[in-house]
Amino acid sequence: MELKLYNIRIPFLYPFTTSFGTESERDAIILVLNDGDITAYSECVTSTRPDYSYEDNQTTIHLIRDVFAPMIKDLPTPQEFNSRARKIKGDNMARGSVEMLLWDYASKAAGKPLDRFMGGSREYINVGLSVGMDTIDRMSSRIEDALKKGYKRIKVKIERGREREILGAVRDRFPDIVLTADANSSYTLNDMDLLLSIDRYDLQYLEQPLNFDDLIYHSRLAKEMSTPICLDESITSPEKAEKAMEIGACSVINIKPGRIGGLTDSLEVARIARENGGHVWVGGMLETGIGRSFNVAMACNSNVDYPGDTAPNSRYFERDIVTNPFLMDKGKIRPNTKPGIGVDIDFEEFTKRTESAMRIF
Ligand code: OSB
Ligand code: MG
Repeated sequence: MELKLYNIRIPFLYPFTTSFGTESERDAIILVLNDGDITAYSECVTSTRPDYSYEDNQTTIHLIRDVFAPMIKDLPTPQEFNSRARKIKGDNMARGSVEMLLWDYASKAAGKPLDRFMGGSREYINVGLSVGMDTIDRMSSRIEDALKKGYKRIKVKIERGREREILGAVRDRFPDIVLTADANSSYTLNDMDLLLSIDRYDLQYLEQPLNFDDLIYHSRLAKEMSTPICLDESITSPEKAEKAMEIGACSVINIKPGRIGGLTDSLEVARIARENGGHVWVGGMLETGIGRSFNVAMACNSNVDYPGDTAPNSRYFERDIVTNPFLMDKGKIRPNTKPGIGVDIDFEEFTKRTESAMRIF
């Protein structure tokens, strides 16, 4: 049996700008587990720098090699792994990548596609697009192109000070589309006037306006704004989801299995949100075809009711590291039908894009 960790870099078709910075390539950590019969894969959602959360690729390498990999030598189920890993505080992204590796392994061993193995029932998922900040002209033409392709909602990135420029121009040009905005923690409660000005753009929700781990101030803001609040960064566990719903910090949750520490806890977060009358969708972290397939499988769960950021591979890369990318038809993607995550690796491209590789056991 062998566990290998690869660092893979693939350039994006175009740079992606959020309030915390611009990314022009996917700098991915990929795990490959081989036991002779089955090869399982996963991807960690961290990137080069700790600007979305406090984890990054270097902390991930340490945690996987020294902390989590030693827990999986006997190939536990994802649930067994979770109970062993509970002692470790935080580090959701590193933990989640190992947990998802075990989900791919377990569903391949069971001969079932991951979405079905997880109890999902959807035949297809509804897809939205996340549009990075850029000039208004470029953002508008991206949105126009996306609407032609059938995307079911448009999310624009905003930041403190650019909200009226971006949302005003997009709403003028596209008055009737389902529109959302993601601030990635760019505001504080001192910006209440700016935040209240966002109410006029008729957004389906405003994503993560305040600090990355905050619940209390979001709950205060949610009482002032008419726009529903969606939390992304702040929801890192089922316990956080319970607390957020209890105090009204949000009514929508963006589930990223990587951020929540894997699929078991993501299923739980989705259930909690829906039981409390909230809405749920599956986000993304600009993953390669490997990481993307876990998000698509999660989005097949019946508790997911809003379109996700689960765009087809072709939105990100000219050539991905898989040979069977997800294809979108009229804003819908069908999950893979082969066992596990169901992706076929493009070994030529995988090798070409590999910066480094390390054998962990
Ligand atoms: O906040 O949802 C986010 C990308 C990188 C980091 C954070 C976020 C995003 C996205 C893009 O919005 C979603 C995607 O298309 O994968
Ligand atoms: Mg977000």
